[in-house]
Amino acid sequence: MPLEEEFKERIAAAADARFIPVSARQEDVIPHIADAEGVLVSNMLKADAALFDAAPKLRVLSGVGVGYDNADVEEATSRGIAICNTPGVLSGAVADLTIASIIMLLRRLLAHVDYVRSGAWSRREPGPPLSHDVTGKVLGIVGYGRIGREVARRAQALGMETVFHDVFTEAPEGAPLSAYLPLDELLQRSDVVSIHVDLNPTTRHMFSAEQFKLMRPDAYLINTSRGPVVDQAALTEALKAGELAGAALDVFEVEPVPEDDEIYRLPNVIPFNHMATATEETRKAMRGLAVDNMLAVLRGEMPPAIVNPEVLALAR
Ligand code: 8YV
Repeated sequence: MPLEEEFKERIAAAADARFIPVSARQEDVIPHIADAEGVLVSNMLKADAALFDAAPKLRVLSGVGVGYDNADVEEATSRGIAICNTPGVLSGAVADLTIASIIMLLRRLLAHVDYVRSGAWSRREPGPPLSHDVTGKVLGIVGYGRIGREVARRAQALGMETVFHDVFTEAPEGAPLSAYLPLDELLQRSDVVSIHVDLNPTTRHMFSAEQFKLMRPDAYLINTSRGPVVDQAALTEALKAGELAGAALDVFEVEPVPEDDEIYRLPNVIPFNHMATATEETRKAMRGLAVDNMLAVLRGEMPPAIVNPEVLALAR
């Protein structure tokens, strides 16, 4: 995660800063944080008691990313450590990949690219079967937060009907209007189901054999949230059995997805490498927000985004 010069300068002006190019693996990070009060790092770093033990002066762990399932927030809170994340600035990029996936799946775009690239078209061989229109299809959005709503906005512009499932049952004020459905009904009705929940104990394996059986055999699943929200072995079986037509997956239970895991080579799966936010603009906005968060906590101010604001009161 190379940090832009302008961000480095801002941090250096406010603190005694060190910029260390390490991976987000805990064993690579631990040797460098013994005297750190603030750490700015990818939200892929496992942030638990072992990490906090290695940084006894830590006041803020500022993650570049919206998900914070990497962090033991309870443990951090008990130690008065602020956990910050970067919501909002990446919603559009994730929604874009979701919409691209919907179009790729429904229009069989990969099959068409293969048809041309393999020379089959040049040889006048028969092309892929007809695909499906996007307009008029039902999109089931599971998790109607910031990202889910950006997806709805775009999908509605394409003429899709959007329905959602969440812990609340009415589209919040300002959100695109979508009908709430219980999960079972959403799965039965949707042509495409897209997952936008965060990973927590209630969403782990929220999608498993039972849910795939409810989906229609011509329906598609998209996951750009977190791999463990989906029982990947059950999804593999369901895809092979034709219980659903296909899937686009940006996230996996283990990342990088192990080479011997068959899921990413299934012909009806479009795999990505956890890259939904990987644009110049979005990554810069994420890093900028993470810098703002970290410096605000170090100054004793309320940061723009924080997971456990109660620690700030605790620290006072
Ligand atoms: C990645 C993400 O974490 O924001 C999130 O929660 O999953 C992604 O943006 C990315 O690798 C940022 O470090």
